Amino acid sequence: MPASICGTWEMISNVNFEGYMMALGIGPYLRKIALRLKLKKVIEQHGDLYVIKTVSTFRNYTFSFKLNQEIEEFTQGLDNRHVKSLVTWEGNKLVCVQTGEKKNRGWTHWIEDDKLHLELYCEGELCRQVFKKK
Ligand code: YOG
Repeated sequence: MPASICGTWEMISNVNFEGYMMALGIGPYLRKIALRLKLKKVIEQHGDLYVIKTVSTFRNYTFSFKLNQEIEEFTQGLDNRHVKSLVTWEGNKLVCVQTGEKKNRGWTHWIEDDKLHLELYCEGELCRQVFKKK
């Protein structure tokens, strides 16, 4: 059974967020704002429904999904694209593949040493974020 990713998590490191945002085509002004943010993740699970909220002082983003079911995701307030997203558990990793205009796009969450890890990737750029439990 995978360690629970539910709870409120605060970002403690953020590597190559800039490269990830560039791959998504985010402009320099928004990148500069986004780079300064201390992101939080608020993750809830209600039965087979998961909700991941990315929270900041600037903007919030909520993604709700059921495992193993491809759904339409609109990345509103991020890069504003429509993708088809499929989330599955692969071993101890929660893996999302985001199929759309951008190639090789998705993210992976897992727990390691009581920390929440996140890898965000797009077109060859990989951003690594780590969160500690609040
Ligand atoms: O999370 O896909 O946890 O959805 C990554 C931002 C900054 C806006 C956040 C707002 C990508 C300008 C979501 C930041 C950069 C920059 C706070 C990452 C795009 C625009 C919302 C993500 C998954 C996995 C769940």
